[in-house]
Amino acid sequence: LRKREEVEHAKLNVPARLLESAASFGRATHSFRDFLLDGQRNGIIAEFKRRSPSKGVINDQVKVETVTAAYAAAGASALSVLTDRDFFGGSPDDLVKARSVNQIPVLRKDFIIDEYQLLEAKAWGADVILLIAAILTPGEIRSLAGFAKRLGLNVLMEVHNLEELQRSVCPELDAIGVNNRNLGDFSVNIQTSFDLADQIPDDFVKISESAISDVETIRRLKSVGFKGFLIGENFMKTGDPGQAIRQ
Ligand code: IGP
Repeated sequence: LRKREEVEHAKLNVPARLLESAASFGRATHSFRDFLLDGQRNGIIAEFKRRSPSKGVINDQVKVETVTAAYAAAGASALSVLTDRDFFGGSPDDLVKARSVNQIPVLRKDFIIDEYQLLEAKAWGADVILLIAAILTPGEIRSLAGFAKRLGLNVLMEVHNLEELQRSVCPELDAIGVNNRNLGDFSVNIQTSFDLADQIPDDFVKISESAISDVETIRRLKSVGFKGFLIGENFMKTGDPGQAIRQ
């Protein structure tokens, strides 16, 4: 609900046609899919996250340009940048900055509920957007995904269980992410990814999200078909996230 108010407010402040006239609106986007399937990269979608509802402040001492450039230099397949302010301490400016210093796909990580946010994502320089099955109807997922595709953006849909996956899967998606974190109580269980791996149709790039903290877990997830590994806290909680991704 707070997000709805935020979006309506933004629409009044920055009309859609202004977003559409932004310089980056016309840029050719990077293919999230291609970067994840590129064997020269490590499959990691490295996240810039200052704080979270479950952990509070994770790291508010580092600069988004420095961290994301170091992630990319370490071989990350894509970047994820939180733009939600209220829960995650992010901002549009973080995404714009990450975009300006990197040549790999950038995911706008936010609670997307309206096409207007997809125009924002494009204008700010994102290549990929997140649609969370738990907060959208299947009809909303499909129409938002279609709109994103028409803007040249790739679409990652996030699910937490089989029911969400089955009711919301649609051809407009590029990638499907299994979030190992339960949105209700924030508990994490990597097993969620192993349970859903076989249920995700092979047309979609499979991604495991949250609570990934070691190479052995990545290896096991790869063995059941995952190509992408969304990691935030494990890097951000260290003094030097750009160095942490190399370990
Ligand atoms: C990263 P972690 O445990 O590595 O910091 O998790 C990412 O999966 C998590 O930030 C996330 C998220 C979300 C945040 C997954 N889905 C939706 C906000 C909204």
